[in-house]
Amino acid sequence: MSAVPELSGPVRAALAAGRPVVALESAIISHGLPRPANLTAARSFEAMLTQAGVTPATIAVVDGVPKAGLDDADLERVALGEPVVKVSSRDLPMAIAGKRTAGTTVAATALLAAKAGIRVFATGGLGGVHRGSADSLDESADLTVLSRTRITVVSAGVKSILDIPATLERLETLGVAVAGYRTNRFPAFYVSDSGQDLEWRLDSPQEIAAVMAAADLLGEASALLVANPLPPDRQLDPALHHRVLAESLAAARAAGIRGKAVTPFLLDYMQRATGGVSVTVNLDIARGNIALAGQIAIAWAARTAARE
Ligand code: PSU
Ligand code: MN
Repeated sequence: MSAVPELSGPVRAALAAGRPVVALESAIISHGLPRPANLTAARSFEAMLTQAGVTPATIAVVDGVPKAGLDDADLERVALGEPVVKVSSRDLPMAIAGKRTAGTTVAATALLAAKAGIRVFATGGLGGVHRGSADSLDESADLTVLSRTRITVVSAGVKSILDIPATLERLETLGVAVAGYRTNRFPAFYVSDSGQDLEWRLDSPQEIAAVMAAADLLGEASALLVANPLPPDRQLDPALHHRVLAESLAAARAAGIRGKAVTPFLLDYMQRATGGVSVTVNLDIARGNIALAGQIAIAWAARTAARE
């Protein structure tokens, strides 16, 4: 096999020239959004970046080949193929050896993006510590991979289905830096404010790039998480959110859903229980994060060019 991941022509050229590149995860496409809107969404995510002068690098495994930068046929496989598995970092060797097609979680995407030399990554919401984790020990590998991966991740905090205070504690323990973008409050994905305070806030892509450069001076190989809330007027109505979330958690418990099926189950339940509104909000979140990630990648490329 060639280098892992295999780079598309545009991604290879952009990286070689020091032009801005943003990695995009694909589990949101394969398992986070309903078909066929997921394919339209995947294409629109890429188009947003291209229009901003940034090269998109959607990351996924196609027929056992881990790729950074998908062509349209690959995007379609990941969005509509049968079967498409959801892979975290630990699953990558299985998916590669088994010649599977897979959407990559934040953990698997961050790992592959860093290997490719991509520094900025946009997702919707990170995985984290699940509610009731004291019994289930369910904590996303997103957290541990970010503790050892040099990458800047833009997300709307972590998914509201999680135990958010516990997730913030784990991010602290794991040495993952967290900053609010133009806010001192940690967002909760569908809702703009989790009620949790953040110590650090950053107000521009240039400030974020400066923090990335400082982390490099220290030689730290951990991630920077930029928490980018949805504007309050675009969030899921908090009262509706809290009601539907409680229902979805109860439904998951009753159905005995476990392991990596939990997150897709809850997102799907939220979609049905909100008449699709949660999907619209999810798309808004992803687009907001992709736009900011593009600006950060531009600031980072400019900074790196100025140093050379
Ligand atoms: N954000 C979304 N939709 C998603 C996810 C995140 O808007 O589907 C996915 C991400 O890929 C994240 C994963 O890494 O859920 C977390 O899954 P788990 O809890 O099984 O680690
Ligand atoms: Mn889990």
